[in-house]
Amino acid sequence: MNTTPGNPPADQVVAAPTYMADIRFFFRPEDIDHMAAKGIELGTYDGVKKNALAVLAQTSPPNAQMPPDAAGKWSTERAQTFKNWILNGFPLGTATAGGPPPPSGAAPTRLRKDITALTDAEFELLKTAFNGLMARDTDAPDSYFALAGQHGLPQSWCLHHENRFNPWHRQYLLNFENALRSVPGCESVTLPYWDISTNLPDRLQHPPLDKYVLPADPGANATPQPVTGYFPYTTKRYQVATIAQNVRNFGVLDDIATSLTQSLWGTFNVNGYQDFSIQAHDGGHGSIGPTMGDQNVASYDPVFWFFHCNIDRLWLSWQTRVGGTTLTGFRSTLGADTDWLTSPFNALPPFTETADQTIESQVSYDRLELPPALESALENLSGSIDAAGTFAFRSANPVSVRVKGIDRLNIPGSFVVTLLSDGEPVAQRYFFQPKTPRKCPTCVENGIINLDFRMPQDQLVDRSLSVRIDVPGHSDEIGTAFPLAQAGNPTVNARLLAEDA
Ligand SMILES: [Cu+2]
Repeated sequence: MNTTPGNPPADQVVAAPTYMADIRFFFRPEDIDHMAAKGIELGTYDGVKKNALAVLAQTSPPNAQMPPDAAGKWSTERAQTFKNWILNGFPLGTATAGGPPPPSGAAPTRLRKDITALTDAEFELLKTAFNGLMARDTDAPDSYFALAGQHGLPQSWCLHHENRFNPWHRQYLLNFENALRSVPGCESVTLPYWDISTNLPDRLQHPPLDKYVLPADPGANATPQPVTGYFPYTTKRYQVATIAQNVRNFGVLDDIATSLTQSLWGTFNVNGYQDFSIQAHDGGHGSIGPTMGDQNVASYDPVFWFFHCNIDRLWLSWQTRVGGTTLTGFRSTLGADTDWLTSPFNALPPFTETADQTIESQVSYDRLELPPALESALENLSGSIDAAGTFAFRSANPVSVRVKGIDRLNIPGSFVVTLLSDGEPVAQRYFFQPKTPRKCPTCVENGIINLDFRMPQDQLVDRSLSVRIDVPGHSDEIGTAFPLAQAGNPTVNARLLAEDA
């Protein structure tokens, strides 16, 4: 694999260019818009591959028609690099962080910090802001009760297990942060994050951040019908050590690490950032407590905001790592389907924004997670490898195991999927949903779901593998087996991950 960063200021011919490392940076936002108006897609891998020969003909010196402006003309070297890419069979490659920086107009003005790094004065102000929201009348649209009720009961607007999961929550956090800043004297407050790779901070274990006593019944005004069982209600968490153990058991840190090494956003047929990001998110919810594990009420626990702030930080980390902090850069990590970014039917209710407006982040963080190397395992957009390439299977690479086709609508609430090897549990993942998923429109739209595991080969080879699904029993403890036949008879698919040879 070549190591040339994308968009080299002085063009050099790249002998073995890839789409993710080189080619995608050749197309400026204005070029992509200009050609999109003519029905030609140059913002995605599929689009550039499909139009590659025409692009080469139109951009090659000395008689290049495109781009129309002199400043945008391709050099001879760049045209040669593009030609090499075609001749080599359009390799997808591994992302690099190249590309132009986000437009300066969108430069982040808010800095979010690790909650343990706040000064005492900053932390006092944060508590003042939370107390202020919690003291507001439950009918006020910017009260803690009303804001939490957008995610959980009664509004249940949150979007999970789909492309807009990260965008929706980014917008939600921003609105919540604006509400915190609307408390008199708190105009400078930003929402800090809890880095889940560390123990639950002491600062989240005292009022007003340790729990919330619901001042009204959140289910009373739920549509299409009221939901009972949540009043009176006080949010509840596990012990700190239990949370840390759960985080390990549910593979949360593994999934975060895997997510950050992905080059692609993910298309649900192949692994990508969002699949593992969503799994890590679900596992985090299930780790923290019975309240955080229940989609109906999770957002009422104050830890929700700090937990989700970290999810947003991880997303921005990944965006930065793959050159996806601009809309153009982000689109280039998608497959063919980019409609969900802008389509009016894909808005982020109840917000006026669409997903494309959340990509260029309005906030920055005091620390991003930027692992040095991206995974070199080959998984192209269609889940197969071009035969023109040379590849290898390495025994050190994990096996990708997917439990596929779980009908979650039949399962009453969040659940745990366990992979067993010779009868012993070797990995678990938690799936987060409301107790009555059939009443949740987003759940119904995405009723059939998959869970992904990355397993060392020696934990699987020459062993008998099986799968178990568990749901919470009486005391909210997960541990009641759920019949696979009632969960849509899921299948197990395992794949060796290939690498460039
Ligand atoms: Cu969440």
